[in-house]
Amino acid sequence: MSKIAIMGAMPEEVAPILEKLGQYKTTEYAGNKYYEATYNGVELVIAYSKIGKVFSTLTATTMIEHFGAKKLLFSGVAGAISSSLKVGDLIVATKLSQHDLDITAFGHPYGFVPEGAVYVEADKGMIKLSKEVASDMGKSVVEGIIATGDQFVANEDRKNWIGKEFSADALEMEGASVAVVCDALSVPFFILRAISDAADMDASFSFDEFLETSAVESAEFVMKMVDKVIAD
Ligand code: 3QA
Repeated sequence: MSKIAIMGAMPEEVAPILEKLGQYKTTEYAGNKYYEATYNGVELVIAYSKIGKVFSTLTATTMIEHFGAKKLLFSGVAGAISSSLKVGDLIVATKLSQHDLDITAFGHPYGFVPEGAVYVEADKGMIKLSKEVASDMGKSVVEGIIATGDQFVANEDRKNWIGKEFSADALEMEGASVAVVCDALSVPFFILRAISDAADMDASFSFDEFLETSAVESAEFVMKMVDKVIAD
C-alpha cells in the first residue's frame, strides 16, 4: 500500500488525527509542517495547510510531489447550505466547485475557466468505502456538492446564491482547490466535512463554538476511512 496524505486547513482539523497516531516525524517545508507516521504498516503524511485555496493548493501539491502521496483524504469543517444539514453532520463531497471563480463577463459560467471545469469529481471508490464506514460506525453521512471560495460566508444571500448556482449543499474554503490539484496529478481524493455553522449571520459565533467538536467528528470518520482504504 502506497503513501496516504491526510490534510486539513486549520490546526484544529488535524490535531485529533495526530493525537490518534501518537508518534510522528515533523518536517518543515515551504512554510508548513508535515507530519509523517507509519499507521497499520502504511506510510502517512499529515498537514494543515492554513486557510484558503492558495495555501491548500500548495499543501496538496507538496504532499503529492514532494512527499509522494498516492491518495489524499481531507478532513475538516464546513458551513451548511442545505437546511437539512445541522451542526456536527457529516458530508462527503461527490464533486466540488470554486464559487468565487468568475469570468462570466466573457459568457462563461461561474466556476469555469478555459481548459478547466465547473466541477471536479471525487474518487468514486472512496465514496463507496465511506458508506461502509458510516454503517460500521452507525453514523449517517450525506453525499453532496461542496462549493469552495476564499470567503468565510456569513451571509444568507451569498449562501443562497452559492447553493442555487452550484447546487451546493455545503461550503468551505479549500476543497475545490485540493480537488483541482489531485485531479491534475491523477491522485484519488476524498473530502469529508463536518458542519460547524450555517454560513448565515450567526456563522462566526457558531464556528467558534463548534470548530473543535465538529473537527473531531470529521477526523474520527476520516481515520476509519484510512483503515478501510488500507484494508481495501
Ligand atoms: C474558516 C475555516 C476555513 O478553513 C474554511 C473553516 C466552515 N464554515 C465556513 C463558512 N464559510 C466558509 N468556510 C467555512 N473552513 C476560517 S475563518 C476563521 C478563522 O479563525 C470551513 C468553513 N461559513 C481564526 C481565528 O481568528
